[in-house]
Parts: sequence; C-alpha cells; structure tokens
Amino acid sequence: MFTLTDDERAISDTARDFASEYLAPNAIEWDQAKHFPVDVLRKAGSLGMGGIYISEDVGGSGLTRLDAVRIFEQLAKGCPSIAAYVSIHNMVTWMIDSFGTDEQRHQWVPALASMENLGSYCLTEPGAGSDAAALSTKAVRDGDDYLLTGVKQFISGAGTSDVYVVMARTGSAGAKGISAFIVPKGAEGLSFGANEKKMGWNAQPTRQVILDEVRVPAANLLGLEGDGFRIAMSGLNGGRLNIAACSVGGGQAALQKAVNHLAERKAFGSPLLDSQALQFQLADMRTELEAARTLLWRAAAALDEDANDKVELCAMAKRFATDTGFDVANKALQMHGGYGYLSEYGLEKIVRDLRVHQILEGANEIMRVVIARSVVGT
Ligand code: FAD
Ligand code: 2MC
Repeated sequence: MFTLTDDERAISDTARDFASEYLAPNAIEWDQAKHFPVDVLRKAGSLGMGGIYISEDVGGSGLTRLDAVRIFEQLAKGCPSIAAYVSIHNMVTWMIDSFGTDEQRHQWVPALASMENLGSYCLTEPGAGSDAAALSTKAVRDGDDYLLTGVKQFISGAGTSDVYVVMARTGSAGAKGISAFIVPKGAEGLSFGANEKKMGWNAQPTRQVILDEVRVPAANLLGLEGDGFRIAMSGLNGGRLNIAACSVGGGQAALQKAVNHLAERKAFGSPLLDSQALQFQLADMRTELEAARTLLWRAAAALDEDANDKVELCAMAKRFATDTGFDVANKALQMHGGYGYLSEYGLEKIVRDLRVHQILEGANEIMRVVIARSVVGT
C-alpha cells in the first residue's frame, strides 16, 4: 500500500502539477474576491477529477479511494477550498453512479464526471445538522412527481451547481423515513439564499437551498423510498476521507512554507532554521502529518475493500487528520511571526480554510460518536 506503482505515482503527479499551475498561484486572490473558479474546475474535469472513483461506462475515471485521497492531498496543497469542493462534487456524482438506475446514471453522471455540470449535496437543515436523521424537508408524492418543500442550510456550491442531491422525508420520523432526490437547477420553486460570509472556504459559495413545492419526476428518486439516509451516509464515508486528505495537503503546504521562511529569516545572528527548538517542532509537525496520512490510507483501503470496519476507520481518519492539519497549519503560522498574519504569505488562509474541516462532513465530536459506538458495541 505504501509503495506506489508507476501509474499511481503518475495520477498523484498529475494532481500535483494541476494544483501548482492552476490553483496555488490564484488561491489568495480567489479567497479575497470570493471567486468560485468554474473554468478551472472544468479543467480539473477534463483531467478526470470530476469522477475519480466513478464507473468508466458513464465517463468516470474508475480509480480507487486510495488514488482519490492522494489526489485530494495534492489539490489541497494548491487550495484547500477548491480541493474540498471537488470532493463534494465527487461525492454527489458517486451517489448517483452507485445508487442510480442505469437510466439515471446515463442521464446525470457523464456531465458531472466531466464537470460540465457541477453538483451539490443537500443534507443539513437550519434545525438538523449533526442530528441529520431529524431533517424535516418533505417530499410528497403527487401522481408521477414528488413535491419537495423545505430549507437546506450551508450548501456548498449552491446557486452555481447544476445538480442537487436533496435528502427529504417521504415517511415517518427518523432515518428510515428519508429519501434522496436528484433536483436540477432550473426546477420551478427552487431558489437560493445569500452567499454566506465565512471565516474561510471563500473560493466556493455556501448558500441555503430553498425548496418551495419543487416538482421533480418520480424518476428522480435515487434508490427506493426510505433509502435516502443510507445513501447520504455512504457518500459521506468517502467525503470524510477526502476532507481528511485536504487537511493533510493544507498542513503539508503550510509546513513547507514554514521551512522556507525559517531558512531565510535571520534573528540573533543566524537563520531561525538553525534553532533546535524550532527544528523539534518541525519534526513533530512532519511526524503528525505522516501519522495522519498513514491512517488515511488505511481507511481508504478499508473503503476500497468494503471492510466491516470502514465506517469507523473513515471517522477516525477524518477526526485525526482534520485536527492534525489545522494544528500544523496554525504552528506554521506562528513560525512566520507577524508575517504569518498577513494575507500575502498565504498562511492565515490555510488556517482559516482548514478550521472548518473540523466542523463539516460530520463535526469531529460526531466522529467520536461514531468511533465510540464501535468501541462500546452499540
Ligand atoms: P450542531 O449540530 O448544532 O452542533 C453544534 C455543536 O455541538 C458542534 O460542535 C457539534 O459537534 C456538537 N454536538 C452535536 N451533537 C453532539 C453530540 N451528540 N455529542 C457531542 N457533541 C455534539 N452540509 C451539507 O449538507 N452540505 C454541504 O455542502 C455543506 N457544506 C458546508 C460548508 C460550510 C462552510 C459549513 C460551515 C457547513 C457545511 N455543511 C454542509 C453543514 C455541516 O455539515 C454542519 O455544519 C455540521 O454537520 C454541523 O451541524 P450544525 O452546524 O448544525 O451544528
Ligand atoms: N455509512 C453507511 N451507513 C451508515 C453510516 C455510514 N457512515 N452511518 C449510518 N449509517 C446507516 C446505519 O447503518 C443505519 O442503517 P440501518 O437502519 O439499516 O441499520 C442508518 O444509517 C441509521 O444510522 P444510525 O442509527 O446510526 O443513525 P443516528 O441518527 O443514530 O446517527 C449519525 C447517525 C449521528 C452518525 C449521523 O446523523 C451523522 O453522521 N451525523 C453527522 C451529519 C453529517 O455528517 N453531515 C455532513 C453534511 S455534508 C457536509 O458537511 C459537506 C461539506 C458536504
């Protein structure tokens, strides 16, 4: 698992080169302008990054979860916010590819895999975040259609995305009453809230998705009625891995910036990099990132193998890597002294971007809930 084949290395190198050519040089500007670079996303799509672990018969790249986490680590070195959006897009595309009928797969997946169309994942609501199974958006059957009504909160890509996978209640309270629907952007009754003002992740929009009796054909139901929560959670297993990978990549970029800065910056008669106190901190940062990456690869392999413990391993990797990535980036900022606080050095942006990885795709407290259940056997 730890020695890459030539093909695996080439895949990771392609993502690295893409990130250094198209993401890194623009990341600070996009953050400040709150610019969502759809043209650059389409370029990523043309390299196969819109459908990384999607079946090849519908335009996907047919790669593994292990390939994916290596790709997301490389993309995040250029910009964690854009890398994370590409992950969400892949999650949505995978849900349709994996749980859709052949007709649905052929209708929706090719344009998503190429990133000609962008996707959004709509689970969270104003009144249901961590307790996702308490969601209240309703889908009511009306002849050959469903009518969807409710509000989705914090939806990444909303307003720009073309395809929304929306979890809504068709049955009784709890997880078993939830179904998943494919909702196209133009649907009547679908509207979007204002772009939220955020601490980080500014290079992608976050808006409410407002559904007011949105009519979608019954053919847009993904899986069966009642399958929606399981579909949503299955998507999140991979999403959690990818977000973890984005944290490792962001942390790695911050560590490299710190080494470069300490080598150049002189104080007390020599480069700061000569200070053993700082070298020891760099050693710990490198060690912790390596530990996070190792756990992440282990969890990705478990997901590839559909192992029995895949859910808790994905949760462990998400909790550990997102805490580690944030901690490393914050230490790298400190090593830059006052310069770390200036936006032009790019450190404070990485810290702001990585902070939210501890909150979303299941807050780290929820990851502990998932892991604890596996420990105590409930
Ligand atoms: P709450 O559930 O209200 O939790 C508040 C706090 O209590 C948290 O610290 C939480 O960990 C803690 N807590 C809750 N329950 C427990 C418990 N049982 N034990 C211990 N602690 C607990 N959602 C989507 O569906 N799609 C998206 O695209 C999307 N993008 C997002 C983008 C951004 C920038 C942000 C900020 C959020 C996004 N989210 C998205 C929503 C995100 O998943 C939720 O914010 C997250 O799941 C937490 O839900 P909440 O904000 O309602 O917090
Ligand atoms: N993978 C596959 N199936 C899962 C699963 C997972 N990770 N987690 C739960 N399930 C299944 C579970 O097996 C059960 O199925 P069955 O009834 O067949 O046994 C069903 O789903 C219900 O699960 P629980 O009984 O565990 O449900 P509960 O309500 O107790 O708690 C919890 C589930 C807390 C783990 C879940 O609500 C959760 O993960 N909350 C966090 C929400 C979240 O991650 N939101 C992220 C939004 S997206 C985002 O932030 C983006 C940026 C895109």
